[in-house]
Amino acid sequence: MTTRIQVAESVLSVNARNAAEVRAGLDARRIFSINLMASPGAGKTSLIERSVAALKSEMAVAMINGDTSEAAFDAERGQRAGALSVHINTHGKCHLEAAMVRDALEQLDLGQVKLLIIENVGNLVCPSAWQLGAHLNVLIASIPEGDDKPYKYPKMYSGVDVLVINKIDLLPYVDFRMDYFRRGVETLNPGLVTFPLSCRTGEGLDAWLDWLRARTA
Ligand SMILES: Nc1nc2c(ncn2[C@@H]2O[C@H](COP(=O)(O)OP(=O)(O)O)[C@@H](O)[C@H]2O)c(=O)[nH]1
Ligand SMILES: [Mg+2]
Repeated sequence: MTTRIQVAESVLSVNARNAAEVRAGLDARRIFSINLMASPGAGKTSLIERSVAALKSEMAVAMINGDTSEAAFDAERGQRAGALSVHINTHGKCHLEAAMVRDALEQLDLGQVKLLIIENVGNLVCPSAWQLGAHLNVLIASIPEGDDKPYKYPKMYSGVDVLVINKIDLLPYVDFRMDYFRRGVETLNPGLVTFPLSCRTGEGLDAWLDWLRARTA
């Protein structure tokens, strides 16, 4: 038992060193980066598409997409929207690791890039334990997932720097108590910066885009 814990700690400390290396590389290039985490289907790629489409005339954006398989649909979606993109196959792993991000960055021409968005593997558990070297960790919650998720995934909700609440266009059709949801978030992560929005209708997107602009300025 003791041995197992020691091994787990050392794997995470290797990851922490790699994350520091990723961060140093991004800082040297003055690239602002976010690690986007969420359940499968919450709207990670949709938010990337929307953000890239809106910002590409102002800045070059790169995307790294982590998935558990060879399927590179999301990286292709990012590319079609106007981002430089790389797909990472985690070969079944439920999270990205800093070394994977470091290797993916080597495949990108980062010359003009000012913003890097990393789409993590869709999962509300594992990604929270693995720092990637990104400047901020951003969680997307979405209305159809239900209002109880902060209570069920406290580690994820307490560890992030920014929260996006996506699919607010579905509020009239889903039993989602916004007050209950927000109370759960506030208990775990007081004062968390939050952007309610809809990638479908565009409602609320401007506040998110202005926040990204301010961070990359
Ligand atoms: N109604 C609605 N659907 C959305 C919204 N954002 C994304 N979707 C849909 O949700 C599904 C999953 O989106 P995707 O971006 O692929 O999620 P990901 O798995 O987190 O990357 C797709 O069918 C999207 O069209 C939204 O704001 N409102
Ligand atoms: Mg996706």
